[in-house]
Amino acid sequence: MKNIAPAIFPPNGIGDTKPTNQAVLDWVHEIGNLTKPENIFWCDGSERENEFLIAESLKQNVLIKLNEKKVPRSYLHRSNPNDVARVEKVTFICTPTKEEAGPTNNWSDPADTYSKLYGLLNGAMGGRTMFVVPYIMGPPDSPLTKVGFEITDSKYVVLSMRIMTRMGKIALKRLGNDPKAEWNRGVHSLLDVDPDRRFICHFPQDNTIISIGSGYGGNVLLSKKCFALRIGSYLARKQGWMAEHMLILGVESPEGRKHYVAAAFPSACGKTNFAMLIPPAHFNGWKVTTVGDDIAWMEIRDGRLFAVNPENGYFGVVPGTSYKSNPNAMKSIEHDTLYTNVALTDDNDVWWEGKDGAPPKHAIDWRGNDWTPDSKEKAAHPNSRFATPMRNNPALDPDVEKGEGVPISAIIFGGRRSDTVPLVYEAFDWNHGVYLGATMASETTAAATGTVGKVRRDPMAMLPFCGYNIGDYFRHWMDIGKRLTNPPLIFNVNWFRKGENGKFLWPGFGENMRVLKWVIDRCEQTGGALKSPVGWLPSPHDLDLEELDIDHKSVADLLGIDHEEWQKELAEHKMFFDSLGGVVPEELQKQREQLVARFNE
Ligand code: GTP
Ligand code: SPV
Ligand code: MN
Repeated sequence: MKNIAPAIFPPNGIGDTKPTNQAVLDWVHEIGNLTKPENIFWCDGSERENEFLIAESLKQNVLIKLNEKKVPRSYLHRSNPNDVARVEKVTFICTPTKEEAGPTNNWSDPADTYSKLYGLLNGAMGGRTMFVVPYIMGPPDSPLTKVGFEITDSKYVVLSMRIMTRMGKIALKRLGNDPKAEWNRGVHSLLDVDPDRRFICHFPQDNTIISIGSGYGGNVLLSKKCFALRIGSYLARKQGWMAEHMLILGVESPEGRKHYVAAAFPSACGKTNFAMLIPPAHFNGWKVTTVGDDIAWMEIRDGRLFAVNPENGYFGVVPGTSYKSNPNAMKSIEHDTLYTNVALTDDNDVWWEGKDGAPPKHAIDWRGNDWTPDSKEKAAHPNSRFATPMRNNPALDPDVEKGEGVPISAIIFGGRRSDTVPLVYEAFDWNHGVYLGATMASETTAAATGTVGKVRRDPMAMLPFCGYNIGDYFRHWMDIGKRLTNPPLIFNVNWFRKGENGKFLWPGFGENMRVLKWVIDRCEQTGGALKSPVGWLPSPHDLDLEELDIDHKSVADLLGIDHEEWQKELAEHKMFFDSLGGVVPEELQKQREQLVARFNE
């Protein structure tokens, strides 16, 4: 096999922080015997280690140093052009039975899969360095926090994990020496980055992940989608908590009243942007702060849901990010940022479609080819990403490190829908809210390989991330609801409805504050609403649309329920539930019948 990741040789004092937990040592020994690396590098998360790894990555062209004046301490990485997004068709949940994985997951038998993957991993790290990356997910003193170890032969993965998680000694300390302690085992090898030998496999019953043949984001930063969501959701159900594909934001009124809101939007449907929202001038005195931009771990305390962000950084979509759309993201990525698959300008700055200002006259595109504004190809890949530490975010919530988490007042679901779905509406109660989540749909995006723009059902934005049977997942949501004496209100939003001219009807981004304000008003029981078949709908005067340049017709279209479109939508809900082959709980079937009945009233 071609060695695309030659070994590196650290000086004394770097790469030698061995854990003391025997279970970890045994596992590393086993994977070492299998993959036969040149040497083992034990990461401790220190500054010195980071500097060494960056220097070696520059030597091996894994990273390109960016202009120190324009983007200090920042680097560009280009992944293989065949390897630029999550690949759902080679993502597997390997539970003992197919039923446990359920109708929405690819399943394969654990024993067969281990044996196939171990075959591919045999000698896979020959001539390479095997990195052992200890990390924790969650604030250091949270009861929700969990330990993971990722073995990888990719320096890019190590450098990214250092941004995205709390990495190194902190995890060794948290784990301690109990050989029976719970921790996640992640094994990653680039192999030769061949799409035909690319597999992302999860063994929830063993708290184990094996990912091979990719070097890209969600496929290989095993802390994120693999552990925090797929394995996380499996553990959450067993242990009575929730692992969700949700941003968490704080919103504070001028009087100092603060609420926290969690929102589940599918990949590349606006979580990072919503989490970093800056209220428009009209909302003078209102403040929005970010707790998390992608994942929420939540548990019940005193009958309320409390959420933590298990991550330590943001792995965000770059194209479209500008000072106009998301100033907080722009400030976050001005320094100490690892870019993947954006364009490189002649003065070693980064560029992408949708960045402020004029495009450069010449650049090197994400593939490494010459690019000019006349080129047919995009300069940055549509799923190009930044990895940046959350401490870079000027709007970081002060309670982001709080171990007990933040109390959630509202949960918002939202997809990317050109038609049918109104700007915002509220569920009648928790179970109706679960129905909204269970039936949400969204047009597919570049975050995963495959067709872009096709409407598909994506329950709770978890379709690609639920690590067990989706029917049991729905049941878990309803069980959580039964345990909540003070449940969050549940809403559905759609920033992406289009008018007859094919343009978005809603300005979105900062202006989403107007919708958020109504959500908060409803939580405070001051907001007005009309009863509609789909839920509580704001009338135009219930939304604060002052100083917004939008015409009456657009507002009416945004808030409208088109009965013809909804007849089609209702049929699709039924088709979706039917396609799940009998796993949908009775209560959700009942919710569907009630929805149909409300339309016939
Ligand atoms: P993942 O990291 O893949 O989970 O994505 P995400 O949900 O965090 O999405 P993100 O905020 O990165 O937004 C993805 C795309 O949607 C970007 O191109 C944004 O510019 C666009 N977008 C975000 N919010 C809005 C909005 O309110 N209106 C419109 N029209 N586009 C938006
Ligand atoms: C997503 O696709 O939802 C992401 C990006 O957040 S990745 O980490 O690649 O999964
Ligand atoms: Mn995501």
